[in-house]
Amino acid sequence: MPNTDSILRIALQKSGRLSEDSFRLFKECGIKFESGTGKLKTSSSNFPAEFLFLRDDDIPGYVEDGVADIGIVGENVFIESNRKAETTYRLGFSKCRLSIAVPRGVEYKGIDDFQGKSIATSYPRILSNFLKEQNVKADIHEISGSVEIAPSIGLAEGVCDIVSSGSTLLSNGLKEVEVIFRSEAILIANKKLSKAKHDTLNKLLFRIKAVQTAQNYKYILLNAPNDKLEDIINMIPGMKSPTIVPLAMEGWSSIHSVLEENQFWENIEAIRSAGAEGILVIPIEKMIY
Ligand code: PRT
Ligand code: ZN
Repeated sequence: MPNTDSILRIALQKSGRLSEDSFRLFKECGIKFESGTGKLKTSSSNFPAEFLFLRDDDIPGYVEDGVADIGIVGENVFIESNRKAETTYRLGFSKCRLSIAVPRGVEYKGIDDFQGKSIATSYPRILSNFLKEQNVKADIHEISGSVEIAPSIGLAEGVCDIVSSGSTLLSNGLKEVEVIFRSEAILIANKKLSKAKHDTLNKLLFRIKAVQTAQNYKYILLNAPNDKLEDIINMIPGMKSPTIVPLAMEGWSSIHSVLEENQFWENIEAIRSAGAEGILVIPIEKMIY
């Protein structure tokens, strides 16, 4: 049993756009817990953590108040909440943008077009900061959902809402004209975590980083004639240096290395024309430098 002082209370979205990726992240970190059983709270069986399943809007407040020690939430919701917590880690999923949109038929010349006009949004704080920065005085009409219908019912000239693919705007006859904020899922932490909880958080972050680094890299194996080894090694330097294993066939070797996926695609033609054959690219589960 872990020392109860070190148990980290983790707030996750119960069900919604953040849930699946949040749950998967803990699974990939080897942290087991029951989800989807309808319970609002559960403990991990193999890591000092307790999980609370909440609406995303409640997570920043719970973390600020210390009811939860850490939480995963969209940066848009965190900033809009104006709650105080540490942004400890950017998780890279649930990416979206907060954008201003207007009816497709409207000719848009710039943000000044909104002087004296009104914009409907569920993000009044982020929008008002943006408008202030731009010296635009517009009326902000706060509504909690279905923002995109506001122009068609005469509620506002524009909307400011979350956009991902853009298809919701399109199907409501709107066009995106300004991106005011880019968001992704973030891990936030209470500002006054005890030393014991901080140690648990560091263990968790260590695992998250290992998982995320691994996702950007691939293990690569290829065969090459010995006289081409040097050229190829320069293209796939690996973590320290590649492993070279002689093949049973005289004059040939196998090279094993680790490469960033982007770098792989950029170099693949050069690697092949240098004489590499039988190239295998394999996903890596965890990666620790
Ligand atoms: O029930 P609960 O309150 O917990 O969840 P919720 O319904 O408030 O939030 P949820 O699950 O919809 O979103 C959680 C978080 O996911 C958001 O705070 C964002 O950080 C992030 N996210 C990523 C999105 C989207 N993509 C997204 N597309 N949040 C909302 N949308 C909506 C948007 O509001 C609009 O209605 O999807 C529509 C636009 O999508 P496209 O693809 O048509 O452009
Ligand atoms: Zn919500």
